[in-house]
Amino acid sequence: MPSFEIVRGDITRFPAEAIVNAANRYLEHGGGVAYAIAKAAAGNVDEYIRISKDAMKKQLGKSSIEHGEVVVTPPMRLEKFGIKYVIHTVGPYCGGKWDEDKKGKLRKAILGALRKAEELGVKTIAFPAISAGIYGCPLEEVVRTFKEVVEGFSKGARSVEKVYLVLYSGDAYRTALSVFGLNR
Ligand code: AR6
Repeated sequence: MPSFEIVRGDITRFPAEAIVNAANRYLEHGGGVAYAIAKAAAGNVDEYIRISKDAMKKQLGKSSIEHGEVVVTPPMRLEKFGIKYVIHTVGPYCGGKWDEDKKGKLRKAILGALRKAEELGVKTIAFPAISAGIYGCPLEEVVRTFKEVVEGFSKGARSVEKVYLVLYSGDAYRTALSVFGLNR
């Protein structure tokens, strides 16, 4: 049964076998953590977008993904941190609002990446706070949803031993901890 841990850090150099990207449906990687991963992995963001779109075509036979569908790309320059795969998933757009529909979409996005990690046979997977940046979903709700999905997934897990939620800023990290009643 995998354990869930909240950490502070930069996911582009986080030593998990798989890292997850908070992508958009077209894997355009225009900003946020997606841009950071593209830049760190390939050096050239346009090149990484091309690689991502190619992978989407090969793996899913189409040019956009739905919530729950994922695309895997190689780590390229991130290999030096022990990263073996980047799993692209798409969360909901919230624009400050939160409801059951958005929560359902986020659950699918998280679960899709966890299932792919199982399929790839990785032991460790690191997520950013999907949808909590440009897509404007409340961070507390995103963190709660992560906790629930990872706990629900635990019974089905054979390979995945550790799931990290990586928060970039100190503020986000403290907010995430407070959801668990922890303070640091
Ligand atoms: N490491 C960990 N977390 C990070 C990093 C990093 N290096 N950089 C940013 N974050 P966002 P979204 C955090 O906006 O809301 C893109 O343009 C960030 O502080 O990256 O799902 C995509 O292409 C925030 O808490 O993703 C989509 O179009 C979290 O990562 C759109 O943004 C997610 O913020 C997706 O928006």
